[in-house]
Amino acid sequence: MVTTKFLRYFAASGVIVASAIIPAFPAHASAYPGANGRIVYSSNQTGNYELFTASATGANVRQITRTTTGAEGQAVWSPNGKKIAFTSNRDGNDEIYVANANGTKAVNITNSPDADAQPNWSPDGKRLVFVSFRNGGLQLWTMNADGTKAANLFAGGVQPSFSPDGTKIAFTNSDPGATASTDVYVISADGTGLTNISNDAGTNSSYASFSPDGTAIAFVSDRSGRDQIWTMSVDGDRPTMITATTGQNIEPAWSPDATRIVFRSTRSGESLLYTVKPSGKGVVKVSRGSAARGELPNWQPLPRR
Ligand SMILES: [Ca+2]
Ligand SMILES: [Ca+2]
Repeated sequence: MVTTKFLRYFAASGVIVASAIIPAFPAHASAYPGANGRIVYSSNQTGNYELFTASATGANVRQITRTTTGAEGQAVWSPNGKKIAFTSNRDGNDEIYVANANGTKAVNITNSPDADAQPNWSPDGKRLVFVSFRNGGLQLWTMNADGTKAANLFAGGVQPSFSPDGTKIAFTNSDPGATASTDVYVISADGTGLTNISNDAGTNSSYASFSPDGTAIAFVSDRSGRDQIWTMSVDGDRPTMITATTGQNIEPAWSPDATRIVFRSTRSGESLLYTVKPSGKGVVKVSRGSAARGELPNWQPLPRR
């Protein structure tokens, strides 16, 4: 799987692709604030990347994939918490799969000879935004949740993430004014209205995750000198650093009830998962044992109780 390369390196930014065929994503009556379910993540603790789920405190770990010839990662919960989409190269090249929450009945929904990765669900659960090489470079695409009706969204970009109302997609792209750095951009789901919201030329921002109420974005920036978790409003105002440790703090994902953010940190020297309040207070270590090596966490939404 090209996970690491995909996450950190990509082609220069492109131009907006005409995308009149992409339907608008209807606003949905999502269960905000939802209840917090399990955390899914990837780990190579068995010697090969697999997906695991655990409670928010790291209890009851379950390994949900077992493919010694394929690497699994980039798992994201469907909006109703009943499915996961993830990336695996078990069929020969990077493809996107949709499976039950316990990992059973995984279906390859991309089946393309080019790399397909980094899926993220529309809030109505009907579409996925993802990254694909199928046009000869890394670009943003959308498709139905069964893989049909793939449509090119933007000629560039990685790490796409839908806003909770389905109208926008945040993603990482190179900054045209400083080609060695990355910024967080937002684009409308119809492909119009590209906006650089991190605007930190010369430093790198990435890994955007919308808060469940859609008012804030958690992201990673190295503008302090090393990778830390930051938050900002959806228009880029009020950037606030919420971690301040050695090592890297990366890959933030909001809890469905908006009270915490799960992320990966190398602060201990190991790559482990933690949660923190959006204020930066109340850090809780999720990974149990140094061999846990969690990566790319995502928090399961459950119907509000
Ligand atoms: Ca595997
Ligand atoms: Ca493929």
